[in-house]
Amino acid sequence: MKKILIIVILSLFLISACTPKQPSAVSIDIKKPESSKISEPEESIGEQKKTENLVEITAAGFNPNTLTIDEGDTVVFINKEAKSHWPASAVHPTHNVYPEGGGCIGSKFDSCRGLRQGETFTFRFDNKGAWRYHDHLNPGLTGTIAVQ
Ligand SMILES: [Cu+2]
Repeated sequence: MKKILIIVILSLFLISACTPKQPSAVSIDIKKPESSKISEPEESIGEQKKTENLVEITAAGFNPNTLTIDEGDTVVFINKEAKSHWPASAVHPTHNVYPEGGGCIGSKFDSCRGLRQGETFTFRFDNKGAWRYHDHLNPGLTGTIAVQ
């Protein structure tokens, strides 16, 4: 009787050991989420989750020109025309109004290079305020991200 019980327990153990684990959805992305990132056109869309906070850049400027988001939200800036555009924090040329260092000029809110057509710059706003920005390649184009 005891032997049978042991066999049953052993076979249960073996079955569970052979059962495939949950699909590796758990191993999503180990690296720390970045608060800013530039994506090539090829990789920017695909299977990423849809972003609600999108600012399109065209010859006419930033659209929407003022975007209101919540603290901690991410905004994707996408260049929709052939000419390059470089979104960056006010004020040109120091880019130091946004209160988070670490970027290339004066703050982290800076794509740090011109975005080619279809390229995106993604930035997470962790500071409340009305953050003005511009196109560093054409400083007359300006916009505002209002973080509440
Ligand atoms: Cu600038």
